[in-house]
Amino acid sequence: MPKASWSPPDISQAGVTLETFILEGMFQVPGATGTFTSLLNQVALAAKLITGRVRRAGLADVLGFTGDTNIQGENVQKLDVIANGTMIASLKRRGHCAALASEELQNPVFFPHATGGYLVVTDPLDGSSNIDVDISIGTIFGILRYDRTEGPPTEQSFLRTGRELVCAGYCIYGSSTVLMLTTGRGVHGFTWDPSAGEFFLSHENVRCPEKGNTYSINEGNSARWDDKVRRWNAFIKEPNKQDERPYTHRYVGSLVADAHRTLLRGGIFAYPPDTKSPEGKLRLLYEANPTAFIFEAAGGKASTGSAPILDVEPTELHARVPLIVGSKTDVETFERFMAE
Ligand code: FBP
Repeated sequence: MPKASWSPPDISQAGVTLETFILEGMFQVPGATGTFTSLLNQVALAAKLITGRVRRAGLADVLGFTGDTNIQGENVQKLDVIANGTMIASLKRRGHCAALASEELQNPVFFPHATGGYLVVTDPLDGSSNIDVDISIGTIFGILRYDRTEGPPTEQSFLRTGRELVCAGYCIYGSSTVLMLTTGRGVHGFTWDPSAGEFFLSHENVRCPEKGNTYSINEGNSARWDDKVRRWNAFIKEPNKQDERPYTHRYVGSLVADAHRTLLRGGIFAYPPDTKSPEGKLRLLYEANPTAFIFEAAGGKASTGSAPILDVEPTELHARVPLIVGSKTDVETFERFMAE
């Protein structure tokens, strides 16, 4: 009798849901009470609801634009509005979130009846340009603590460096739905299983490789880059066997998707400043800080090109910043070119 070639997976690992993982204290937040656990479950609930809408988008007349323009000057997609509304509704419910700042809204949303001491920043649906063409998009979020003895939160309460985040994550709506989370120590991923209605642990203790061989940048902007960025770009494409160059180019155009690939496989994602976006295109509070918090927790690096993203002092709610994230070695190479 020939030996069976397939053996069943280790079932003992089954059943590590996000909730179990949190309740077993795997996400340590100093001084956290059950409130943080509950808040994280609400963020996960919002991701579950959004993934359901995204996956049926083509059938439910929620593709296309609303005809409005948001604070970023972008045409608003119907799914942007749905995702934004879903985040607000989910976070308002239990009163743990005192206020939410969203990429889609000019001003923060305050929850006056809240009792909890947390603030949430979010890009409810990142990668808007890819929504209608069924390419991976996602939700990005960060959680800050808020001291209620300071009185009700204001817009100023959000203008803090990324170092003050207590938790950050993103949920990618790609070939599968994966929620990546960190509280600063260890990055873990949970894959959505619609049949069980649960997020299950699928990526435990993710480490960003020290060096990669993929670079991700919108080459279409090259005419707008400064010479230093162009020199780096030429260097990364120069053949050098020892250094695994030329690097392979990958660019989805959704930060969540490009960052997720870079986090798992290594390499570098860069959205540097250019003549069209002299401050950079991506938003510090909703996109850069949560992404940087995740990469640093996974042993990667996140830079403006010359300084850590997490040390950047926000001057206003919708501040933009150059974002260079990825493997330590690759981001440091980029920084070396910028320092020339
Ligand atoms: P939003 O879709 O949330 O506005 O995010 C901006 C974004 O789509 C990022 O996801 C992505 O990295 C970048 O812009 C793509 O920009 P470009 O089209 O200029 O390459």
